[in-house]
Amino acid sequence: TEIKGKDRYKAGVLKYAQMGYWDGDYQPKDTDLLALFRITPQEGVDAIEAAAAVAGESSTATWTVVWTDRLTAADQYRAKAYKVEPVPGRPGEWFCYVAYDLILFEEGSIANLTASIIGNVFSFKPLKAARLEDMRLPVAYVKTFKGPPTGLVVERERLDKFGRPLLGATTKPKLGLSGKNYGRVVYEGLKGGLDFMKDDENINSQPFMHWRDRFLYVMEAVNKASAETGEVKGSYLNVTAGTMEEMYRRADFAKSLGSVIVMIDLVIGYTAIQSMAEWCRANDMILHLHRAGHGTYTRQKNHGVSFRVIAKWMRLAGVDHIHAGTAVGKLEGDPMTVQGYYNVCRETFNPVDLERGIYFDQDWGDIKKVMPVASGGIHAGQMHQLLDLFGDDVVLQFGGGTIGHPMGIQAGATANRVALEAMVFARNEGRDIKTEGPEILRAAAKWCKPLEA
Ligand code: CAP
Ligand code: MG
Repeated sequence: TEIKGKDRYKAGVLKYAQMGYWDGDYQPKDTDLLALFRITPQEGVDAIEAAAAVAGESSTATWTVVWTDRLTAADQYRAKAYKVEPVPGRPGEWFCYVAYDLILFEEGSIANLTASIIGNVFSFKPLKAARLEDMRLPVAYVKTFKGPPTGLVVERERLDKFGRPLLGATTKPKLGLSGKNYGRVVYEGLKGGLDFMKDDENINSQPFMHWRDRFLYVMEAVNKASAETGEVKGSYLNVTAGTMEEMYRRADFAKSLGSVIVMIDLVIGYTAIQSMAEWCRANDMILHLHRAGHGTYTRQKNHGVSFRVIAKWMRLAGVDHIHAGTAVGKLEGDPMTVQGYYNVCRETFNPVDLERGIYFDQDWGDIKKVMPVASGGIHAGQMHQLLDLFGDDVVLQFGGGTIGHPMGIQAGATANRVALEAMVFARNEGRDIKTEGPEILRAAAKWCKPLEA
Protein backbone atom coordinates (compact mmCIF):
# COMPACT_ATOMS: atom_id res chain seq x y z
CA THR A 1 0.00 0.00 0.00
CA GLU A 2 1.11 3.58 -0.67
CA ILE A 3 2.62 4.95 2.60
CA LYS A 4 1.64 8.59 2.68
CA GLY A 5 3.15 11.74 4.21
CA LYS A 6 5.21 11.57 7.38
CA ASP A 7 4.44 7.87 7.88
CA ARG A 8 6.82 7.15 5.00
CA TYR A 9 9.68 8.18 7.22
CA LYS A 10 8.50 6.18 10.24
CA ALA A 11 8.31 3.16 7.99
CA GLY A 12 12.02 3.62 7.42
CA VAL A 13 11.62 4.07 3.70
CA LEU A 14 14.52 6.47 3.91
CA LYS A 15 17.80 4.56 3.96
CA TYR A 16 20.35 7.24 3.14
CA ALA A 17 22.41 6.42 6.22
CA GLN A 18 22.43 2.74 5.23
CA MET A 19 23.26 3.68 1.63
CA GLY A 20 26.57 5.10 2.90
CA TYR A 21 25.83 8.83 3.15
CA TRP A 22 26.52 8.83 6.90
CA ASP A 23 29.92 8.02 8.41
CA GLY A 24 30.38 9.22 11.98
CA ASP A 25 34.06 8.14 11.88
CA TYR A 26 34.89 10.01 8.66
CA GLN A 27 37.86 12.37 8.93
CA PRO A 28 37.55 15.03 6.18
CA LYS A 29 40.47 15.28 3.78
CA ASP A 30 42.19 18.67 3.31
CA THR A 31 40.91 18.61 -0.25
CA ASP A 32 37.29 17.96 0.75
CA LEU A 33 34.74 20.72 0.35
CA LEU A 34 32.86 21.01 3.67
CA ALA A 35 29.37 22.36 4.31
CA LEU A 36 27.59 23.12 7.55
CA PHE A 37 23.81 22.88 7.32
CA ARG A 38 21.32 23.82 10.01
CA ILE A 39 18.48 21.27 9.57
CA THR A 40 15.05 20.86 11.16
CA PRO A 41 13.96 17.24 10.52
CA GLN A 42 10.28 16.35 10.32
CA GLU A 43 8.80 14.68 13.41
CA GLY A 44 9.90 11.08 13.54
CA VAL A 45 12.87 11.62 11.21
CA ASP A 46 16.14 10.84 12.97
CA ALA A 47 18.77 13.64 12.79
CA ILE A 48 21.43 11.26 11.45
CA GLU A 49 19.06 9.96 8.77
CA ALA A 50 18.14 13.54 7.84
CA ALA A 51 21.83 14.51 7.68
CA ALA A 52 22.56 11.50 5.48
CA ALA A 53 19.65 12.51 3.26
CA VAL A 54 21.13 15.99 2.89
CA ALA A 55 24.52 14.50 2.00
CA GLY A 56 22.90 12.08 -0.44
CA GLU A 57 20.58 14.49 -2.22
CA SER A 58 23.34 17.11 -2.56
CA SER A 59 25.74 14.63 -4.14
CA THR A 60 24.83 11.36 -5.87
CA ALA A 61 21.75 9.81 -4.28
CA THR A 62 18.09 9.50 -5.01
CA TRP A 63 15.41 8.12 -2.69
CA THR A 64 16.15 4.46 -3.24
CA VAL A 65 19.10 2.18 -3.90
CA VAL A 66 19.95 1.93 -7.62
CA TRP A 67 22.04 -0.94 -8.99
CA THR A 68 23.85 1.50 -11.30
CA ASP A 69 25.75 2.75 -8.20
CA ARG A 70 27.93 -0.27 -8.90
CA LEU A 71 29.02 1.27 -12.19
CA THR A 72 30.63 4.22 -10.36
CA ALA A 73 33.30 4.74 -7.71
CA ALA A 74 30.25 5.12 -5.53
CA ASP A 75 31.93 5.38 -2.16
CA GLN A 76 34.29 8.16 -3.30
CA TYR A 77 31.49 10.06 -5.00
CA ARG A 78 29.04 9.84 -2.09
CA ALA A 79 29.10 12.94 0.10
CA LYS A 80 29.40 12.00 3.75
CA ALA A 81 27.51 13.52 6.63
CA TYR A 82 30.08 13.02 9.37
CA LYS A 83 28.81 15.00 12.39
CA VAL A 84 25.44 16.12 13.77
CA GLU A 85 25.03 18.36 16.83
CA PRO A 86 21.89 19.86 18.39
CA VAL A 87 21.80 23.63 17.85
CA PRO A 88 22.12 25.23 21.32
CA GLY A 89 18.89 26.91 22.39
CA ARG A 90 17.01 25.93 19.24
CA PRO A 91 15.10 22.67 20.00
CA GLY A 92 14.47 20.52 16.94
CA GLU A 93 17.34 22.12 14.98
CA TRP A 94 20.60 20.28 14.29
CA PHE A 95 23.94 21.28 12.80
CA CYS A 96 25.03 18.73 10.27
CA TYR A 97 28.48 18.67 8.71
CA VAL A 98 28.90 17.21 5.23
CA ALA A 99 32.12 16.45 3.33
CA TYR A 100 32.27 16.34 -0.48
CA ASP A 101 35.12 14.93 -2.54
CA LEU A 102 36.40 17.56 -4.99
CA ILE A 103 35.76 15.19 -7.90
CA LEU A 104 32.06 16.10 -7.63
CA PHE A 105 32.61 19.68 -8.79
CA GLU A 106 33.59 21.39 -12.02
CA GLU A 107 36.42 23.86 -11.63
CA GLY A 108 35.61 27.57 -11.66
CA SER A 109 31.80 27.36 -11.68
CA ILE A 110 29.59 28.77 -8.89
CA ALA A 111 26.53 27.55 -10.81
CA ASN A 112 27.81 23.98 -10.67
CA LEU A 113 28.74 24.23 -6.99
CA THR A 114 25.35 25.60 -5.98
CA ALA A 115 23.36 23.15 -8.12
CA SER A 116 24.76 20.39 -5.90
CA ILE A 117 24.90 22.11 -2.54
CA ILE A 118 21.54 23.91 -2.65
CA GLY A 119 19.93 22.29 -5.68
CA ASN A 120 17.59 19.79 -4.03
CA VAL A 121 17.85 19.66 -0.29
CA PHE A 122 15.91 22.80 0.65
CA SER A 123 12.61 21.41 -0.59
CA PHE A 124 13.29 17.87 0.67
CA LYS A 125 10.31 16.35 2.53
CA PRO A 126 12.23 14.79 5.47
CA LEU A 127 13.19 18.33 6.47
CA LYS A 128 10.91 21.04 7.75
CA ALA A 129 13.65 23.61 7.15
CA ALA A 130 17.31 23.82 6.22
CA ARG A 131 19.88 26.61 6.15
CA LEU A 132 23.37 26.52 4.66
CA GLU A 133 25.35 28.23 7.45
CA ASP A 134 28.94 28.04 6.19
CA MET A 135 31.30 26.29 3.79
CA ARG A 136 35.00 25.44 3.74
CA LEU A 137 36.29 25.80 0.21
CA PRO A 138 39.57 23.86 -0.14
CA VAL A 139 42.44 25.86 -1.61
CA ALA A 140 42.69 23.37 -4.48
CA TYR A 141 39.14 24.41 -5.44
CA VAL A 142 39.67 28.11 -4.66
CA LYS A 143 42.59 28.12 -7.09
CA THR A 144 40.25 27.24 -9.96
CA PHE A 145 38.63 30.70 -9.68
CA LYS A 146 40.20 34.02 -10.77
CA GLY A 147 38.38 36.04 -8.10
CA PRO A 148 37.94 39.83 -8.01
CA PRO A 149 39.08 41.58 -11.24
CA THR A 150 40.64 44.51 -9.38
CA GLY A 151 40.85 43.77 -5.65
CA LEU A 152 40.89 46.12 -2.71
CA VAL A 153 44.58 47.06 -2.96
CA VAL A 154 44.61 47.98 -6.65
CA GLU A 155 41.30 49.84 -6.25
CA ARG A 156 42.87 52.14 -3.66
CA GLU A 157 45.88 52.69 -5.91
CA ARG A 158 43.65 53.54 -8.87
CA LEU A 159 41.67 55.99 -6.71
CA ASP A 160 44.81 57.22 -4.93
CA LYS A 161 42.91 57.06 -1.62
CA PHE A 162 44.38 55.40 1.46
CA GLY A 163 44.00 55.34 5.23
CA ARG A 164 40.26 55.85 5.48
CA PRO A 165 36.97 54.28 4.35
CA LEU A 166 35.69 55.33 0.93
CA LEU A 167 32.51 57.40 0.86
CA GLY A 168 29.59 56.91 -1.48
CA ALA A 169 25.94 57.72 -1.93
CA THR A 170 23.08 56.22 -3.83
CA THR A 171 21.30 58.69 -6.10
CA LYS A 172 17.73 59.18 -4.89
CA PRO A 173 14.85 58.97 -5.60
CA LYS A 174 15.58 55.49 -6.92
CA LEU A 175 13.45 55.99 -10.01
CA GLY A 176 11.92 58.91 -11.90
CA LEU A 177 14.71 61.45 -12.34
CA SER A 178 15.50 62.64 -15.88
CA GLY A 179 19.07 62.16 -17.11
CA LYS A 180 19.96 65.81 -16.63
CA ASN A 181 18.60 65.98 -13.09
CA TYR A 182 20.24 62.65 -12.28
CA GLY A 183 23.61 63.94 -13.44
CA ARG A 184 23.18 67.05 -11.29
CA VAL A 185 22.64 64.91 -8.17
CA VAL A 186 25.81 62.97 -8.98
CA TYR A 187 27.81 66.20 -9.46
CA GLU A 188 26.59 67.70 -6.15
CA GLY A 189 27.48 64.55 -4.20
CA LEU A 190 30.97 64.22 -5.68
CA LYS A 191 31.73 67.97 -5.53
CA GLY A 192 30.70 67.95 -1.88
CA GLY A 193 33.38 65.39 -1.00
CA LEU A 194 32.20 61.87 -1.74
CA ASP A 195 34.47 59.46 -3.62
CA PHE A 196 31.63 57.64 -5.37
CA MET A 197 28.04 58.07 -6.32
CA LYS A 198 26.01 55.08 -7.48
CA ASP A 199 22.96 53.96 -9.39
CA ASP A 200 20.32 52.28 -7.28
CA GLU A 201 19.53 48.57 -7.52
CA ASN A 202 16.47 49.07 -9.72
CA ILE A 203 17.56 51.84 -12.11
CA ASN A 204 18.45 50.29 -15.46
CA SER A 205 16.77 51.73 -18.58
CA GLN A 206 13.25 52.97 -18.01
CA PRO A 207 11.06 55.34 -20.07
CA PHE A 208 11.94 58.36 -17.90
CA MET A 209 15.68 57.82 -18.43
CA HIS A 210 17.35 55.61 -21.02
CA TRP A 211 20.59 54.02 -19.84
CA ARG A 212 22.76 55.86 -22.40
CA ASP A 213 21.43 59.24 -21.26
CA ARG A 214 22.19 58.34 -17.65
CA PHE A 215 25.70 57.20 -18.49
CA LEU A 216 26.42 60.39 -20.43
CA TYR A 217 25.07 62.79 -17.78
CA VAL A 218 26.71 60.83 -14.95
CA MET A 219 30.14 60.79 -16.56
CA GLU A 220 29.84 64.51 -17.36
CA ALA A 221 29.22 65.02 -13.63
CA VAL A 222 32.05 62.72 -12.58
CA ASN A 223 34.56 64.47 -14.83
CA LYS A 224 33.43 67.96 -13.75
CA ALA A 225 33.61 67.09 -10.03
CA SER A 226 36.96 65.39 -10.46
CA ALA A 227 38.41 68.39 -12.28
CA GLU A 228 37.10 70.83 -9.65
CA THR A 229 38.25 68.80 -6.63
CA GLY A 230 41.45 67.29 -7.96
CA GLU A 231 40.33 63.88 -6.69
CA VAL A 232 39.59 60.69 -8.59
CA LYS A 233 35.82 60.28 -8.58
CA GLY A 234 33.44 57.62 -9.84
CA SER A 235 29.81 56.62 -10.05
CA TYR A 236 28.75 52.99 -10.26
CA LEU A 237 26.92 52.65 -13.58
CA ASN A 238 24.38 49.86 -13.21
CA VAL A 239 24.67 47.69 -16.33
CA THR A 240 22.13 45.09 -15.11
CA ALA A 241 19.97 44.10 -18.11
CA GLY A 242 17.92 41.23 -19.55
CA THR A 243 20.74 39.60 -21.53
CA MET A 244 24.50 39.29 -21.37
CA GLU A 245 24.72 40.91 -24.80
CA GLU A 246 22.95 44.02 -23.51
CA MET A 247 25.08 44.12 -20.34
CA TYR A 248 28.28 43.94 -22.39
CA ARG A 249 26.96 46.72 -24.63
CA ARG A 250 26.32 48.97 -21.63
CA ALA A 251 29.62 48.12 -19.98
CA ASP A 252 31.54 48.85 -23.18
CA PHE A 253 29.85 52.25 -23.37
CA ALA A 254 30.69 52.97 -19.71
CA LYS A 255 34.31 52.15 -20.46
CA SER A 256 34.32 54.36 -23.57
CA LEU A 257 33.19 57.27 -21.36
CA GLY A 258 36.09 56.72 -18.95
CA SER A 259 34.18 55.24 -16.00
CA VAL A 260 36.36 53.38 -13.47
CA ILE A 261 33.48 51.21 -12.20
CA VAL A 262 30.34 49.39 -13.27
CA MET A 263 27.61 47.85 -11.11
CA ILE A 264 25.51 44.71 -11.32
CA ASP A 265 22.73 43.27 -9.16
CA LEU A 266 22.84 39.84 -7.55
CA VAL A 267 19.60 38.95 -9.30
CA ILE A 268 21.39 38.59 -12.66
CA GLY A 269 22.63 35.19 -11.46
CA TYR A 270 25.91 33.50 -10.69
CA THR A 271 27.06 32.76 -14.22
CA ALA A 272 26.27 36.29 -15.39
CA ILE A 273 28.25 37.63 -12.42
CA GLN A 274 31.23 35.48 -13.36
CA SER A 275 30.96 36.64 -16.97
CA MET A 276 30.86 40.30 -15.93
CA ALA A 277 33.91 39.67 -13.70
CA GLU A 278 35.68 38.29 -16.76
CA TRP A 279 34.74 41.43 -18.74
CA CYS A 280 35.97 43.71 -15.92
CA ARG A 281 39.22 41.77 -15.71
CA ALA A 282 39.80 42.30 -19.44
CA ASN A 283 38.81 45.98 -19.25
CA ASP A 284 40.47 47.09 -15.98
CA MET A 285 37.11 48.00 -14.49
CA ILE A 286 36.05 47.82 -10.83
CA LEU A 287 32.96 45.63 -10.38
CA HIS A 288 30.37 46.61 -7.76
CA LEU A 289 27.82 43.98 -6.74
CA HIS A 290 24.54 45.08 -5.17
CA ARG A 291 23.11 42.11 -3.30
CA ALA A 292 19.55 42.86 -4.42
CA GLY A 293 17.22 40.02 -3.47
CA HIS A 294 19.55 38.32 -1.00
CA GLY A 295 17.08 38.84 1.86
CA THR A 296 14.60 36.40 0.29
CA TYR A 297 16.89 33.55 1.40
CA THR A 298 19.44 34.94 3.85
CA ARG A 299 17.23 36.52 6.48
CA GLN A 300 15.42 33.59 8.15
CA LYS A 301 17.63 31.94 10.76
CA ASN A 302 16.29 28.42 10.16
CA HIS A 303 15.90 28.32 6.39
CA GLY A 304 17.86 29.51 3.36
CA VAL A 305 21.50 30.41 2.88
CA SER A 306 23.55 32.54 5.24
CA PHE A 307 24.89 35.72 3.62
CA ARG A 308 28.43 34.70 4.67
CA VAL A 309 28.14 31.82 2.18
CA ILE A 310 26.87 34.18 -0.54
CA ALA A 311 29.84 36.45 0.20
CA LYS A 312 32.24 33.50 -0.18
CA TRP A 313 30.67 32.48 -3.47
CA MET A 314 30.83 36.07 -4.76
CA ARG A 315 34.48 36.46 -3.80
CA LEU A 316 35.24 33.38 -5.90
CA ALA A 317 32.90 34.56 -8.69
CA GLY A 318 34.94 37.76 -8.79
CA VAL A 319 33.31 40.96 -7.54
CA ASP A 320 35.34 43.91 -6.20
CA HIS A 321 32.60 45.42 -3.99
CA ILE A 322 29.74 43.64 -2.20
CA HIS A 323 27.06 45.11 0.04
CA ALA A 324 27.64 43.32 3.34
CA GLY A 325 25.36 45.07 5.84
CA THR A 326 25.64 47.95 8.30
CA ALA A 327 24.40 46.56 11.67
CA VAL A 328 23.36 50.12 12.60
CA GLY A 329 21.19 51.06 9.59
CA LYS A 330 17.67 50.34 8.41
CA LEU A 331 18.18 46.70 7.39
CA GLU A 332 18.54 43.75 9.77
CA GLY A 333 21.91 42.24 10.82
CA ASP A 334 23.65 41.95 14.21
CA PRO A 335 27.11 43.55 14.58
CA MET A 336 29.19 40.42 15.24
CA THR A 337 27.61 38.46 12.38
CA VAL A 338 28.07 41.40 10.02
CA GLN A 339 31.73 41.69 11.06
CA GLY A 340 32.03 38.04 10.06
CA TYR A 341 30.73 38.91 6.60
CA TYR A 342 33.35 41.66 6.32
CA ASN A 343 36.13 39.30 7.39
CA VAL A 344 35.12 36.75 4.77
CA CYS A 345 35.43 39.48 2.12
CA ARG A 346 38.73 41.08 3.00
CA GLU A 347 40.99 38.63 4.88
CA THR A 348 43.42 36.24 3.21
CA PHE A 349 42.77 33.63 5.92
CA ASN A 350 39.66 33.39 8.10
CA PRO A 351 40.24 31.43 11.33
CA VAL A 352 37.24 29.79 13.04
CA ASP A 353 35.33 32.55 14.88
CA LEU A 354 32.08 31.21 16.23
CA GLU A 355 31.09 34.59 17.69
CA ARG A 356 31.14 36.01 14.15
CA GLY A 357 29.61 32.92 12.57
CA ILE A 358 32.79 31.55 10.99
CA TYR A 359 32.63 27.78 11.46
CA PHE A 360 35.59 26.69 9.34
CA ASP A 361 39.14 27.91 8.76
CA GLN A 362 39.13 29.38 5.25
CA ASP A 363 42.35 29.84 3.31
CA TRP A 364 41.76 32.15 0.32
CA GLY A 365 45.08 31.38 -1.37
CA ASP A 366 45.88 34.30 -3.66
CA ILE A 367 42.26 35.35 -4.28
CA LYS A 368 42.12 39.14 -4.08
CA LYS A 369 40.27 40.96 -1.30
CA VAL A 370 36.73 42.25 -1.83
CA MET A 371 35.79 45.72 -0.52
CA PRO A 372 32.68 45.32 1.67
CA VAL A 373 30.04 48.03 1.38
CA ALA A 374 27.94 49.40 4.23
CA SER A 375 24.71 50.85 2.90
CA GLY A 376 21.16 51.19 4.07
CA GLY A 377 19.76 53.84 6.38
CA ILE A 378 23.12 55.13 7.60
CA HIS A 379 24.16 58.77 8.09
CA ALA A 380 26.97 61.00 9.41
CA GLY A 381 25.72 60.70 12.99
CA GLN A 382 26.73 57.02 12.98
CA MET A 383 30.22 57.60 11.58
CA HIS A 384 32.01 56.68 14.82
CA GLN A 385 30.04 53.45 15.13
CA LEU A 386 30.70 52.52 11.51
CA LEU A 387 34.42 53.22 11.85
CA ASP A 388 34.63 51.19 15.07
CA LEU A 389 32.64 48.30 13.59
CA PHE A 390 34.22 48.03 10.15
CA GLY A 391 37.61 49.81 10.13
CA ASP A 392 39.03 51.50 7.02
CA ASP A 393 38.57 48.90 4.27
CA VAL A 394 34.91 49.58 3.59
CA VAL A 395 32.78 51.81 1.35
CA LEU A 396 30.30 53.76 3.49
CA GLN A 397 27.29 54.66 1.34
CA PHE A 398 24.76 57.26 2.48
CA GLY A 399 21.87 57.58 0.05
CA GLY A 400 19.19 59.33 2.07
CA GLY A 401 22.01 60.22 4.43
CA THR A 402 23.44 62.56 1.78
CA ILE A 403 20.57 63.62 -0.44
CA GLY A 404 18.21 64.16 2.50
CA HIS A 405 20.47 66.78 4.14
CA PRO A 406 18.41 69.89 5.01
CA MET A 407 21.01 72.19 3.40
CA GLY A 408 21.13 70.25 0.13
CA ILE A 409 23.08 67.47 -1.54
CA GLN A 410 26.51 69.07 -1.59
CA ALA A 411 26.15 69.99 2.09
CA GLY A 412 25.13 66.42 2.83
CA ALA A 413 28.22 65.09 1.10
CA THR A 414 30.42 67.59 2.93
CA ALA A 415 28.84 66.63 6.25
CA ASN A 416 29.69 62.98 5.62
CA ARG A 417 33.23 63.73 4.49
CA VAL A 418 33.97 66.08 7.40
CA ALA A 419 32.49 63.59 9.85
CA LEU A 420 34.66 60.82 8.44
CA GLU A 421 37.85 62.89 8.22
CA ALA A 422 37.30 64.14 11.76
CA MET A 423 36.78 60.66 13.19
CA VAL A 424 39.79 59.25 11.33
CA PHE A 425 41.95 62.21 12.41
CA ALA A 426 40.84 61.84 16.05
CA ARG A 427 41.49 58.08 15.94
CA ASN A 428 44.92 58.42 14.37
CA GLU A 429 45.97 61.29 16.69
CA GLY A 430 44.44 59.72 19.80
CA ARG A 431 42.35 62.88 20.27
CA ASP A 432 38.87 63.02 21.81
CA ILE A 433 36.38 64.63 19.46
CA LYS A 434 34.02 65.28 22.35
CA THR A 435 36.48 67.62 24.10
CA GLU A 436 38.49 68.91 21.13
CA GLY A 437 35.74 69.05 18.52
CA PRO A 438 36.33 72.45 16.81
CA GLU A 439 40.11 71.87 16.51
CA ILE A 440 39.54 68.45 15.02
CA LEU A 441 36.83 69.67 12.63
CA ARG A 442 39.15 72.40 11.37
CA ALA A 443 41.84 69.79 10.75
CA ALA A 444 39.29 67.57 9.04
CA ALA A 445 38.10 70.39 6.80
CA LYS A 446 41.59 70.81 5.35
CA TRP A 447 40.46 69.26 2.06
CA CYS A 448 37.36 71.34 1.46
CA LYS A 449 36.42 75.04 1.48
CA PRO A 450 36.95 76.41 5.03
CA LEU A 451 33.82 75.86 7.09
CA GLU A 452 32.25 79.15 8.12
CA ALA A 453 31.21 77.90 11.57
C1 CAP B 1 20.30 52.35 0.51
C2 CAP B 1 19.84 51.53 -0.68
C3 CAP B 1 20.52 50.20 -0.73
C4 CAP B 1 20.15 49.27 0.35
C5 CAP B 1 20.95 48.01 0.12
C6 CAP B 1 18.34 51.35 -0.74
O1 CAP B 1 19.66 53.59 0.44
O2 CAP B 1 20.21 52.20 -1.87
O3 CAP B 1 20.12 49.60 -1.96
O4 CAP B 1 20.44 49.78 1.58
O5 CAP B 1 20.95 47.28 1.29
O6 CAP B 1 17.88 51.23 -1.87
O7 CAP B 1 17.71 51.29 0.32
P1 CAP B 1 19.79 54.52 1.75
P2 CAP B 1 22.17 46.31 1.60
O8 CAP B 1 21.26 54.80 1.96
O9 CAP B 1 19.02 55.77 1.41
O10 CAP B 1 19.19 53.73 2.86
O11 CAP B 1 23.39 47.15 1.43
O12 CAP B 1 21.94 45.83 3.00
O13 CAP B 1 22.11 45.21 0.59
MG1 MG C 1 19.28 50.86 -3.20
